[in-house]
Amino acid sequence: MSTAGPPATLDPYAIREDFPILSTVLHGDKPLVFLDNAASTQHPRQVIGALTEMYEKHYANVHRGIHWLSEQSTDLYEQTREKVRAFINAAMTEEIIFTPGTTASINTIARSWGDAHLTPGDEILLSVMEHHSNLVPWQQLAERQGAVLRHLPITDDGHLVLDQLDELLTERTKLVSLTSISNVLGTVNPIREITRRAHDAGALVLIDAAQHAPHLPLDVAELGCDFLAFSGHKMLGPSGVGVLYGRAEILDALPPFLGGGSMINSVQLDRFTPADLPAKFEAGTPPIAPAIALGAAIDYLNNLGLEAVHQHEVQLTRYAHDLLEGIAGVQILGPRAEEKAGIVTFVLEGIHAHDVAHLLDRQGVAVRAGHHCTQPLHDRLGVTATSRASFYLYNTLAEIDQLGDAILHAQHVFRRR
Ligand code: C6P
Repeated sequence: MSTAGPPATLDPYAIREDFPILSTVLHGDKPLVFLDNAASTQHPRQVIGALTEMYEKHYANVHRGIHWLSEQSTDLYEQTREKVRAFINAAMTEEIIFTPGTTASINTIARSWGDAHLTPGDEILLSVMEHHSNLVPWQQLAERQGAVLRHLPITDDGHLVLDQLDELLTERTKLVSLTSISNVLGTVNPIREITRRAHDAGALVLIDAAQHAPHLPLDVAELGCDFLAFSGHKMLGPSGVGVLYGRAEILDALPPFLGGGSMINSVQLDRFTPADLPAKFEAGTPPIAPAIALGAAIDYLNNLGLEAVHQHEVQLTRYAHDLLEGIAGVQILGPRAEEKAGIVTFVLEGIHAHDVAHLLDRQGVAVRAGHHCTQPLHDRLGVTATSRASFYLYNTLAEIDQLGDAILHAQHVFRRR
């Protein structure tokens, strides 16, 4: 993606015209204010259209038929792989594996790389702010292989404690697996520096980019990571498709994780030889139409420019911080607005997060409440549940005003009780 010149400013009102669901009115007269984008984003007509067109005109299984439709479907599927390659600046299309999502991508590496390479006492370095998808697969691996898990701590304001990185990176560290952007704190982690330091210590690096790919440009060549994972449904695409990027020379040497159709060169009754990349890691029928619609989502994001998307979210986040910090009884978790992506997680004094989400919903405002699949992070922060507003390219400053009004209303309802 070009970085020449300042990013264009987004017009969220024009963008909203592309998203039919955003004109929903709920509970009689409340316009939908959708602030649950870190969980899953909405879909523009262009993505819905690509999905429909695929099913109406081009659909057949891929890499199987010699017939006309299957060839069309295969071409579209493989063209999307190239779009994804360019989107993250990978060196080769073979390095792009379609998976069901971030969780599946991380599990693929835990199973394939982890089972093949880890021996008892080997170490994996994670952090306290990881999503369960970047904790549990490694816990399972540690149990299978006798590996040891270590965790980079965080500061009270939600930054990784980099001072402890060198101490935690030992000669036994085989992998560092980290989120690029926290799905709760919004912290943008210095993954480039961490990747460099991990490599210096002889470890491989996996980046969980589930909250990065939708919001900021990604360049795996510049970053130098070995593996990277993200999900289509958090970046305007359909659910059911995600991406695993891996450096070709590493993926080439790994055994396949799932076995079945497509991932083989030949099969006999008692053995098989695996296919080359990327087919080796795409066993069974892949998410064909969702992957192609993810391509349409990438086109949409490229047209706007991810730098412009980010700038828009920075503006929303700063505005939300100013507004919420002015409301007594609101505590925002994580770094200052300037240091994070478009995620504002907060606690309302005296009101449980589930009640907050319910009362906000009555005002039409959709936020997520709970532990957001980060229980260890919540333990570290000393809270069991939080409320999270997360923004995307179609959100407006006026919607943040509505969030502020809905919070005041929730406090008013609770005071009356
Ligand atoms: N976080 C959230 O509301 P899947 O479910 O596989 O598409 O993505 C998992 C995942 C992994 N890492 C991070 C940093 C994530 O944020 C997520 C998904 C959603 O925060 C759903 S729990």
